[in-house]
Formats: sequence, structure tokens, C-alpha cells
Amino acid sequence: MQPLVGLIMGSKSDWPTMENAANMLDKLGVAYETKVVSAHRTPDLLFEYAKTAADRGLKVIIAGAGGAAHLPGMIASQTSLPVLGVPIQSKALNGLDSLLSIVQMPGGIAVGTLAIGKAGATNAGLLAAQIIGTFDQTTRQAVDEFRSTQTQTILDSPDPSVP
Ligand code: RP5
Repeated sequence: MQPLVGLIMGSKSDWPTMENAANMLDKLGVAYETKVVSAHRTPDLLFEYAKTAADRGLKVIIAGAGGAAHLPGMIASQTSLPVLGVPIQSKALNGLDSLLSIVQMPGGIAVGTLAIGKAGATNAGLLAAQIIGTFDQTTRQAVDEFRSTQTQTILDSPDPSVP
């Protein structure tokens, strides 16, 4: 299947977080590709990846990075595809550094910033699917079913003392 989402990250060490985005895309049946692209260690690759992304058929890019997290913003500077940034929970500053690096974009170049860590990666996968769902009915239905199931699961077991 043609990947519709580019799931990239600054380092292999980001995978334990970013695999939550992959898991959500799997659950919703959205095809994606994964790759390490570092703003600082592989800058030429970053430019090539972003500049070719739309022509290769990608519709959304999810970019996870930690610390001095320039990857999402730099990717967004080189493509008009929507870019979703996931701040990795860094060891030194617990991800606040990543969050502020990604969220504080100057006006004119947009990055949609998610929460720090696992929840952010999960929701990046979900939001990417919702974007794909604006033009793909199957994906839209998969998102709607996911939400209905989530709601029903809570309603079916409302007692918090019962596991
Ligand atoms: C960032 O530096 C990566 O996104 C990662 O979160 C962080 C640390 O990378 P490693 O030193 O673990 O490779 O570019």
C-alpha cells in the first residue's frame, strides 16, 4: 500500500515513543513509512525528505524529536504538507525542552504540536488519520469506530474499583 503518512523521528531512541503513533495508524488501517531523519545529524536528508514527500504521495508528516527539537519545524519549512510535531520526553528536562522547541513556531510556518511523550504520539497517529479521513471514507469510518468503541468501553465498565 502507498504510504500516506511519513512517520519520522530524530533518533532511533525516539522509537519507543513514536511506535505509539505507528500502533494507532495500524489500528486505523492507515499506510505509513518510518525513518530516522535528524535535523542536526542528517540535515541534507531532512531537506530531501521534506522536498520529495508530497510527490511521493505522502499526505501528512508526523515528526518526533527531543531536546533541541528542530525536526518538525525544519520539515514544515520545506513542505506545505501538514506536519504534526511530537515532543519526546527528554531525560534532562522531561520533555519541556522538546515541547517549547516544537510549539513556538514563528507565524507563517505551521506545526501542529501534540502532547509530550506517549499521549502525543498516540494522538499524532489519530490526528493524521482524521486528516486522511477528510478525503478517504474508509479511514473516516475507522476513526469513528475507534471513538465509538472507546466510549462504549468506558460506559460498559463505569466502576473504577473494578479492573
Ligand atoms: C534528538 O535528540 C532526537 O529526537 C532524540 O530525542 C534526542 C537524543 O538522541 P540520541 O542521542 O538518543 O540519539 O535529535
